Amino acid sequence: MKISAKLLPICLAGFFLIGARSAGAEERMNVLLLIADDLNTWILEKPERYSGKVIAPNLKKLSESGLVFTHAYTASPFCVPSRTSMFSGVSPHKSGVYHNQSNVAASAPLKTAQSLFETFSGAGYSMYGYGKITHGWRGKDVWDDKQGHKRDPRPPGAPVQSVGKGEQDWGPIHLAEDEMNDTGGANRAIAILKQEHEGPFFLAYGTFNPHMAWFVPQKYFEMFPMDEVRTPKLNPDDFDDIPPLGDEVVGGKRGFTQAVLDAGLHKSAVQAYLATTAYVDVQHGRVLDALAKSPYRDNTIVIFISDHGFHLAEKDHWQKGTLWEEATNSMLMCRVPGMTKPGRVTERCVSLQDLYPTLLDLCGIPRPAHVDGKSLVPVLKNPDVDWRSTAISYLYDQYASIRTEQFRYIRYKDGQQELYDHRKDPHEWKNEVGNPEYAEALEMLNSELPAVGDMAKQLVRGRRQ
Ligand SMILES: [Ca+2]
Ligand SMILES: [Ca+2]
Repeated sequence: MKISAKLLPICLAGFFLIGARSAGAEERMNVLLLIADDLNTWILEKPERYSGKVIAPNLKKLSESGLVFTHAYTASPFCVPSRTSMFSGVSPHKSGVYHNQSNVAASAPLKTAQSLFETFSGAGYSMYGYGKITHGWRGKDVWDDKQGHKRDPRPPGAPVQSVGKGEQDWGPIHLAEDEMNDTGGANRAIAILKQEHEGPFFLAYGTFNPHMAWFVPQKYFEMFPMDEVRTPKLNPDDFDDIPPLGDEVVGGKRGFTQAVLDAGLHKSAVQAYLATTAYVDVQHGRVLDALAKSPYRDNTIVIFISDHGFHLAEKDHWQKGTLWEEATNSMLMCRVPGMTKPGRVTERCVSLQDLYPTLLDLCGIPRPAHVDGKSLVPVLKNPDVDWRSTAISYLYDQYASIRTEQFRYIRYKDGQQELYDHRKDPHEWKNEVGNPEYAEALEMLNSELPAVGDMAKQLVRGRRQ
């Protein structure tokens, strides 16, 4: 194409506008948001977290095409508070939603909050959502097409495991892979990517897996021969220096953890988690392949997240709902055409709370006043940029934790605290509270958290999960 000298300045102006991602609605990028439920960060292959083999080639391929956050943290380590804060823009310390039993309808800030999806819809995006996306609070229904998640049926005769009870179970599923609900969700997402779209679209796809129960086809179990499966490191003396409220957080899950260990099923459980992760990788990979083959490949932002991490017996705990590394460290990968560079990694400590303002920033959509979090665009542009940690996580009764590149600090109530130095203690085994060497760090970290008096009370405290 030949461009006349007269038109050249206009074309260049257009080019720079697109480059700066502040273009008008007609030039806005699409968004593909991929979510895995309860997926910890073992696939990042940090040896201190998990030293065995994890199979996730599709997510690895995504990571190699964009930016991986090794230090992304959930705003609260359960489905309901994590997803509610992420998609409402309201931090748990303002909504009072700190656990799964929260009555979200009773939260005043959530009554008026505009969801991420409503904001994109209002900006002219077509909205499509399949599988597990919101949980608890939903906001207004703005979806052009949507299908929520359903759990797959349990295999006949379940529980499969001797320790199995309800969702705390695992084994090969009796369904064919294409009969599984997460496969169906991916099919719907793929269909959207095959359509012709006139304006920008926002497509969200969330797998329910690897949430328990871990029932996936036998072939995924076979990908992890038992003699190759490793189990995470455990420390029997770990609780010697954990304050009573930290101990209480583990509470009811300790019995199940002990039962798994006593029955000699730790390795089997880890195998099942890995198998389910491999299935999840295949489903997200199918959607990513469909994007790669579509006309939207080069004008679609891709975000992959998990809603929080997961314990598999570390710190005597099973599942989620603690303020330690295992439950708070979450997946975040971003590929932003024209902005991120392939194969980059950042260690900056960020929060999933930052996702909402980031996506608005990337798409040139004005930010509603109620939206908490900080745009990650500076990190997307420069993974080594100076960045003050936004990685604050909340739980239960105004408990809060901050992760910095060096520290994990947890503040419960009544002066109960934990402090870990990740430079020498990546497992968070030695509580440094009381060590005078860390007195200054302790004070600094505490001042980064909202004062207890400024935090909303938890809405309803019911049964802990
Ligand atoms: Ca979850
Ligand atoms: Ca300890």
